[in-house]
Amino acid sequence: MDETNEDVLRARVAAAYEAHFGMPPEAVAYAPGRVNLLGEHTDYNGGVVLPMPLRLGTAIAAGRGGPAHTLRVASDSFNTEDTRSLSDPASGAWSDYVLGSFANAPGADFTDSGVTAMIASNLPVGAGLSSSAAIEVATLRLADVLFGTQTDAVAVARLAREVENQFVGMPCGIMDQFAVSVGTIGHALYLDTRRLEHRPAPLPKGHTFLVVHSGVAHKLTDDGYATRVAECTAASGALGVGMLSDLGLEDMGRIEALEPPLDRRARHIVTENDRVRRGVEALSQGDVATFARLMIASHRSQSEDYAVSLPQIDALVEGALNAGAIGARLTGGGFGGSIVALVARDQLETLQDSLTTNFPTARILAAI
Ligand code: GAF
Repeated sequence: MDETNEDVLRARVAAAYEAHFGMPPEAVAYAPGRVNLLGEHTDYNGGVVLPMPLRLGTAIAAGRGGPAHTLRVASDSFNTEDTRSLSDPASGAWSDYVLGSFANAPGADFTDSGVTAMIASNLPVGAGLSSSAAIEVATLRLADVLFGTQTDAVAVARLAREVENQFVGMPCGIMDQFAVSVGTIGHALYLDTRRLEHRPAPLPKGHTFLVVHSGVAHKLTDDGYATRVAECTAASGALGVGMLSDLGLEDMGRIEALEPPLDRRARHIVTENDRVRRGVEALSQGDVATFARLMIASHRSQSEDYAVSLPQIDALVEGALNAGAIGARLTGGGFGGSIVALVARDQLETLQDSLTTNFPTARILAAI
């Protein structure tokens, strides 16, 4: 069997741990990143999403040691080390994701001894591919091994989201943590974020999803994301519903009557939910042309109604469509990050060549 990214990163992080701490780790765990195919910003509105795990990810190795109530964590990828007390608040550092996850892990016991940990990742940060969810889920999985607990995959996703919402202070939905914890490589994951009902969806035959980083890094803890969350809360309040996903296309008249920009924000959520439902149907029927059209419409809606795209991202989507992609859209939280393009396999090389030539800051990250 081929060596997977998971095998490679597990071996790398174990070796880095041993080199740094002078003994082999007691436990190693891994979690992948994700790319979202359709359904952006619907998750914190109780809507539906369609992400899939990537073959890029994050591994963490750890052992018990050091002073009680203390986490000493180093990164093989960033070449830094942090020592944190388990009761510390978030500091804005990358180690927050590890600390918050240990603090939220069922059964994690730091009373007699601290924990030393090492992280290794090949997920770019700020690319919209859930590098933080991968750290959280990998850490929660690791805590299970280290402290002998057994947390099921859905519970891990919920705990990881709590780390974001309550510790890091990022008001995200559950899509990323769920895709990373519950998704399986080689399938998309259709998820109803309110009921947490989910099922795998097949990928289109003879086609590839190409993930391309625009070169513009985003930071979702900056204001843009929280502003969108607040706008959705205001729109649902004005419309008298609990969440915008309580509304459907038949409510468009009421939505159009909202004050700008709330009308456009609500229109994106309602039409995006509809696109996800039609998209998962198209995938299960092998209707790749419909899926591609939905991706294009999703990008337009993110750009014009939800205002989370940037001129560089719009240009990259346009460039991909002009160079043979049949669908393309911004993926993830936006304000920078990556696009995902859908291309027939025999056009993949042409598309890659064109993007690398015409967009010098763009970086091809994955082809699935
Ligand atoms: C980020 C968030 F973390 C997700 O919860 C989701 O809202 C996404 O942006 C946009 O769809 O990745």
